[in-house]
Amino acid sequence: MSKANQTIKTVLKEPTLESIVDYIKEKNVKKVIVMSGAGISTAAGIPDFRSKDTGLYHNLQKFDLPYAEAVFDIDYFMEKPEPFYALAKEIYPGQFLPTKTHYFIRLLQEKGMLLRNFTQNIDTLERLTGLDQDYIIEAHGSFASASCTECKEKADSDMVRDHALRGKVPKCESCDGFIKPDITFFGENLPKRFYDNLSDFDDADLLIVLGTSLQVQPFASLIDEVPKSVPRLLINKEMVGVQKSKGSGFDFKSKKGVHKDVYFSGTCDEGVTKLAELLGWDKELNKMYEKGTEKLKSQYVKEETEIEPGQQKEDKEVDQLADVLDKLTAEDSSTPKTT
Ligand code: CNA
Repeated sequence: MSKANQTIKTVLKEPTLESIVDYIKEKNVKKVIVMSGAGISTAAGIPDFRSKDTGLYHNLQKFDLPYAEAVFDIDYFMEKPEPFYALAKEIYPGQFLPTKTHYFIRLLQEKGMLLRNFTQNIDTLERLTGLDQDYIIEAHGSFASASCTECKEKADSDMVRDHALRGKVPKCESCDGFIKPDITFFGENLPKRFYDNLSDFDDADLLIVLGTSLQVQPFASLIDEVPKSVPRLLINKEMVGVQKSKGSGFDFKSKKGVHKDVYFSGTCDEGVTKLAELLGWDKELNKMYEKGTEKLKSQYVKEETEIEPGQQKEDKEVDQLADVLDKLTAEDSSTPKTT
């Protein structure tokens, strides 16, 4: 039966976080799908795409692009990869720490309640919380690996990282083609792993959508893939994904007194903190966040080490970041790759 025609059997008492928590407890919720976007990482210092004044699209003038999205367009990259690498330098993993929201997702796993985290993010912050890789679907790929755009050969990660952190374009040793991190650009297919796990949505008993404008397809339409009886919670600074036609998009107005979709207006960290309080998990979440942050910080090089004569400050920072990333990758070497 098409999801648009299903009857809604389960409803919330009110369109509030409190009712979501009642639902979680009463229904013994165990299969939560979290869909996340760039808004969960802005508190870590990584700009999103579309936020007014602070988003990457607002700050791309310096890259002299024909249009903002060109920086992530595969045809444009094949002609001119420099703007992408100038941007990659600013958002490359190894410079940022997971937020409380990332740890909330990890806590869902600890509680045995997480079915999957479908993320659009390419920053790999989910991995850094210790969230099991099996639970993560990096729908738009990530910076974790890279390939040649011509011969498709996998590239050496250290070499790509060194180039990216210097804003330089890495080239393939075999064919001299441009190398690109395995992140999905506009005009490219999503990873197989994304499609292989879409059936999760049929099994979900709660959908939590965090920090996304729901502008990028096919990801955005996934909110309609859970059964009609399943409540959906959006935590975002702005209301997004609102119903345009019957059976597609959120219905926060609770027509006919049927409350199924809940909108929390605020930051993701505020939303998950409130949710954790209502669930009685706040102490656990804070502890997990503080311990995780402390551990990662101690791995990141904190002190400005002395710069040897003749060595550029930038080179020194790149070497420091490379050291940190090596340590993190070594710890994480048992986890499989997503794509
Ligand atoms: P987007 O289109 O920039 O939307 C972000 C949404 O989050 C907007 O609705 C914001 O209002 C909202 N938002 C921003 N900060 C917060 C906050 N602290 N709390 C709550 N809401 C907030 O980004 P999407 O993820 O929707 O777009 C998908 C693109 C973005 C994917 O292809 C990603 O690869 C790409 N992207 C990823 C990153 C990253 O990995 N961190 C950074 C920038 C862009």
